[in-house]
Amino acid sequence: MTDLRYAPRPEDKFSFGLWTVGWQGVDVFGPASRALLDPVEATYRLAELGAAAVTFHDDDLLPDEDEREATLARFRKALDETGLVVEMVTTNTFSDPLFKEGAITANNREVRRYALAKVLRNIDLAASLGAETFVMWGGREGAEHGGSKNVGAALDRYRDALNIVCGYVKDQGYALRFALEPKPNEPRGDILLPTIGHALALIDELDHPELVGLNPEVGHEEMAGLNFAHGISQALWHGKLFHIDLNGQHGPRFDQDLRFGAGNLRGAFWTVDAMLGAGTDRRYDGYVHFDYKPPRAEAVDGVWESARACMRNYLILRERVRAFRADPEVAAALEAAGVGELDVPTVAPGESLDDVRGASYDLEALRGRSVAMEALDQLAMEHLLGAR
Ligand SMILES: [Mn+2]
Repeated sequence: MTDLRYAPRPEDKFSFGLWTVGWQGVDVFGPASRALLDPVEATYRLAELGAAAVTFHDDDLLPDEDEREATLARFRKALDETGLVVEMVTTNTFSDPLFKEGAITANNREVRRYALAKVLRNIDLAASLGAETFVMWGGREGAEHGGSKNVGAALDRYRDALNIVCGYVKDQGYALRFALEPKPNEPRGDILLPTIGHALALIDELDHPELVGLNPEVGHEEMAGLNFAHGISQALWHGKLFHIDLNGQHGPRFDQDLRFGAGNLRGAFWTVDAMLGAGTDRRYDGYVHFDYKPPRAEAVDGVWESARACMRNYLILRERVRAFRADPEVAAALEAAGVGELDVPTVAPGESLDDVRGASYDLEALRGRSVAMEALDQLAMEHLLGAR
């Protein structure tokens, strides 16, 4: 019997990169383990599985200049026939060896100008397909050698490029926003804008900061040992969670790109909780986008099983998170842990610093107080494990 509880629906807004299911398994130690998957065929298959949207890099969909128009025509037909939309587009500025030392921050100016031209052309395509988000992942923007990159100059060029593309979409009247995707390393030894916080800081230096936000990816933050739920919560606080890349990762190691829910399962629970607002009205309402890789060991059946599982795991976790947030025992545990008290300003309007300095504090009572956080966390664990 089909389990309809976890069947994807259009309103779930699931979205997949065409490069995810299309990954042939090429890695550092071996060639492709799977046949090439036609991205247009993949679009039909993702629609059957319940996705609402697809995304792509220019080179995923249109690797061959001679077939560009014909492929685009087939792709538009697939969108029409399935009802899928293109919600995000991104540019490959990392595969071609000419980008080996960076794209928009390469030391070589010709490379930077070529990269900018490639991005601008892809922005036109994104707008023509109705995309709302344009992701920029600077995979090759970085270095392996200490003296080889003037980081300040690289950030100047990063800023310039973002100012140029923002000016371009404003001039063209495109309804596109940009989303920076942080990653600490891989493929470069060290990548610029390595974390959510680094990217947020750069956005503040732009001419049109309102047009630029973030596309954080679970694995990219967890590779650096960071807490993804905290990261996206801060992005939400800044109004900058424009898009999201869900996948799975087992702690600090190479970029695993596991299906969502695999790897750090507790992290996935809190990620979904943060996306749903974590009990507040500050929530993510964009596409639920998966950027993962079906493991190289899998044949094509495993590719589609992993895609299905990404959506299913999100829906299961969403159900668990909602049950956690709706549980009266959780409400009591939140109260016992004083979580709501953090909403109260430390110095209230009308109070002076003398009120703070002049107050008497029962230090022994404060030192010995209960924080009741293990009890709260255990309730979350039991909801996650299906024990409640
Ligand atoms: Mn990604």
